[in-house]
Amino acid sequence: MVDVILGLQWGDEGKGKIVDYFAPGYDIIARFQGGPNAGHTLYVNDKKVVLHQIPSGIFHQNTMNLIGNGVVLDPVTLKRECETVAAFGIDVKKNLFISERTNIIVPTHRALDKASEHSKGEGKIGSTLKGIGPAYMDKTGRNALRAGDLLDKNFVSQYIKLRLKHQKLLDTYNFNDDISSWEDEFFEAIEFLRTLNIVNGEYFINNKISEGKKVLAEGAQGTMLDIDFGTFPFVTSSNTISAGVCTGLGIAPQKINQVLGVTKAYCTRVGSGPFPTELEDATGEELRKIGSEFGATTGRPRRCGWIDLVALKYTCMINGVTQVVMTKADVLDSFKTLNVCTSYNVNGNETEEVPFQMTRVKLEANYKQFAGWDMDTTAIKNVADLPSNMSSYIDFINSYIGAPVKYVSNGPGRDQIVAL
Ligand code: 2SA
Ligand code: MG
Repeated sequence: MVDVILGLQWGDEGKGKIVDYFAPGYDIIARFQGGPNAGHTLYVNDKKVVLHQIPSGIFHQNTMNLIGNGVVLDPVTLKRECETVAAFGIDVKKNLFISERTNIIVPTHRALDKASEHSKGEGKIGSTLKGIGPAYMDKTGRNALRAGDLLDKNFVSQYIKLRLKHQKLLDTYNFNDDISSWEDEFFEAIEFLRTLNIVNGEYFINNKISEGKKVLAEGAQGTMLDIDFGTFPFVTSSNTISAGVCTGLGIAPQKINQVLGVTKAYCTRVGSGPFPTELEDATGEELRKIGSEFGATTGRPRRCGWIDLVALKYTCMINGVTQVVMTKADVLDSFKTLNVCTSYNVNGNETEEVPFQMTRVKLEANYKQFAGWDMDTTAIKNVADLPSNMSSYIDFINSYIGAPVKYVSNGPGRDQIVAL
């Protein structure tokens, strides 16, 4: 059986910690989409580690970690990450596996990402500049290099062919970054990648499932950044939703059991694009400060706002969420009043549905107000000790979105999580 953990907002919901918390119950942790644009923060022996491409189960001795075919993999970042992980005594050759169908990010993908963003000026997506969009374009454009190609003797000529194609595009952008130094580290990283376990991912995972092994699929980014259902065009280039688990790993839908959706107790977004509940005032600033809301990959300050139940109900629907995990509830500890968004006004009409697009309409959020709990909750271990105002806040969310909040995370530590 396969369970899924994924984000219900615009990413940064705290999925890394939640995957790490549940990892001991699983034999395999698998990434099914995204790439080095992800930033999953974990604390190992009280040291902060940010993983971008390696699944978050890597610090658990007996857990296998699979990078699936739906991922776009940057060998340079991967090599660096493997070195970070090795410093904790982890042998990636033992429990990291990469699907041969995983697409490779090449240096010109990064250059193209930069050039494309630059050309858009004010309308830029605010991408992480990791080459994600161009790499997925080469996948659907049927040009990509894949991990399995590394083992082919024609790899370098395939690479050069692709680079020449990219070079032409870069010329039309009139963009000339010197990528030759990027290429040196790329080929070093390719050598390293050849020494890792490159496997047939779909047989690997299905055979393990047949043997009764338990799989946890680890989502990156969030549902509102999904290429189909997010706030297009301000989205990432992959399917971040539960359906992406099937295509990104090669497993059938009946194999999916629990879908755990992770949401913050409030809301954040990095990069451009619509954000109906954004607070561009002192309250937003306070959320950013208390919640340390800065991008784990790029360090960018995150935009902050109230929880948006219209969007949350939508993302629970799209994913078939069976359980909700609410993270960073403690960040709200000192707020006297809390707002939750219960509907939008779109061009003056009230609706509880996410509209086709949010950018070309006049959109306002309507709120229901709650009294804050106004106490330090970070040491609470049992549901009975949660403040009643927090319980009311959660009960309302449960009934609105139609999926139960089953866990509340009340601090960054591994043990700071309360089961409801
Ligand atoms: P991209 O690079 O093409 O995927 O960017 C497209 C949009 O998707 C957003 N995006 C993200 N949003 C939140 N978290 C992400 N990961 C990092 C993190 C982000 C960081 O975990 O902190 O460190 O800045 C992530 N990755 C992509 C991005 O902001 C664009 O709006
Ligand atoms: Mg993140």
